[in-house]
Amino acid sequence: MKRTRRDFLQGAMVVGAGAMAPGARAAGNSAEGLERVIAEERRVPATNGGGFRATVTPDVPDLAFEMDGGVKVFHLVAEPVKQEIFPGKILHLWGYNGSAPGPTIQARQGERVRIIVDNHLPEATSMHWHGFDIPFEMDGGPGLSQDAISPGGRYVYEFTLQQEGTLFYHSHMAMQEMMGMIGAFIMHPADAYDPPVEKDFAIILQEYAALPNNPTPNSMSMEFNWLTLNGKSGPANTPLIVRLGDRVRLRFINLGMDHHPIHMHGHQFVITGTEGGRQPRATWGPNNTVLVGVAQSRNVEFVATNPGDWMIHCHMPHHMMNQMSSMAGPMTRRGGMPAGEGMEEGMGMLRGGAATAAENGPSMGRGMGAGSALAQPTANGPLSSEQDAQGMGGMQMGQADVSKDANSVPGFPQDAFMESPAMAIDAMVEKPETHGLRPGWSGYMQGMMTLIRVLPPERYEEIVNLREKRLKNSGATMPGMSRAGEQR
Ligand SMILES: [Cu+2]
Repeated sequence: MKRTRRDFLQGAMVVGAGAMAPGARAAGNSAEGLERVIAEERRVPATNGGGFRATVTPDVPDLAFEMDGGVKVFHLVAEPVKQEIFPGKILHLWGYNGSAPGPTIQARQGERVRIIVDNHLPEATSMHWHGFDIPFEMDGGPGLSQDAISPGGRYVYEFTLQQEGTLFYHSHMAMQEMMGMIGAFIMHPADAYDPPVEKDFAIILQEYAALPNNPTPNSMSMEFNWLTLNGKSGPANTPLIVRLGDRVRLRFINLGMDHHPIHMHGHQFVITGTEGGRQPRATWGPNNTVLVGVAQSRNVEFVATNPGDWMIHCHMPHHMMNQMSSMAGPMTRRGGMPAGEGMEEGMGMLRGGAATAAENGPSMGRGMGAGSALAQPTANGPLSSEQDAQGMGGMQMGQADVSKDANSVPGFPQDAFMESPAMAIDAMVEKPETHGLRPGWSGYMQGMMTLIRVLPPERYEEIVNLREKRLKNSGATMPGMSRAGEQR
């Protein structure tokens, strides 16, 4: 496909729109800077004569760089960040340069890179280059190849990229990983991949345990209730926009406590690469679900021949939900533990035992660990007619999509709250990329779930034009959304 001037300009927005840390020199923040950055990219000679197709990380900025002689210099700041993962849901995470996940680094096989890492966290950290073939001193293994970077400290990493593929960087402090400290590091190949793609997206999979009234995730919990793609839970993610007929590459990266089987509707894809690099073509069998294990990345490719607004989502049922926890859930269910046994307990004014003690139960706002086992020993049972008459337990009737005798059906409710049309928040997550979706679409998008919209040319152009208009008019349409991570 021919590169148009529009493609070029949009590419410039993408590659240059790096979020710079306070004090960092902003190579790519001015319009002029953007042009320069993209020009630098294009100048890198490729043996096949072509440049590389820059990867777009929806909802996550790219990290800008400066050239120092032949070295690409990046600057990462490890710091606390406030990440809006859903409209109004702001988590206190730890990330890089104001974002969790951190900004995407893009460079090319054979290039030399220097990454200056500053630690603005309240404790020591260390940066690991996951899967990189680099000298031992650059590995970021704290205590082994270097001292951990103290608060206020700095460590400068420098190495030559020997590989190609979807790699990533992350803190090598285990609990910090669970606070968001990862970012994509795309190593573009010296020789462009064959066949070339028109669209190339990176998606980072993360999970957090954050109770309804606490913005700080519990990194010790093993029960996750907020699942994110690029730091957003459905439907807050920016849909991927592709033109009918485009060849598309999706790069999934997982750094969490769970494996994620990522399923795509509407097309078959082939798995073309891992964190270890490109896979031989002989291995490219058809799939529509790819298991992205912890600490792995997977590249998939397909030709978008089937027009539609297709879901891409983790297929673990609990990963397709927002705010799910065994603490809030029982409020809806007969026999479950109420959210706070009474008003005083719910407010934390306890008369006996510790807050997390068994007798106080897993009241709203308490731990998500062992105590939560009390919350829901069994599935819902049917109400007696007497209980139903008293309005005990069960669900308020009169809601759309709920039958009159719903409370008499064992197991009810399951998705009645979750997937009610009343949950739709189309307007709150509206952006050019959601233009023309069916009304109510957002009510069914939760957790690790986004869309790939395969659009006929005229509809594709319509959205591209809307996006350009928004860029011109300053950018953000949603609190916490930056112009970064724009797609072409
Ligand atoms: Cu999952």
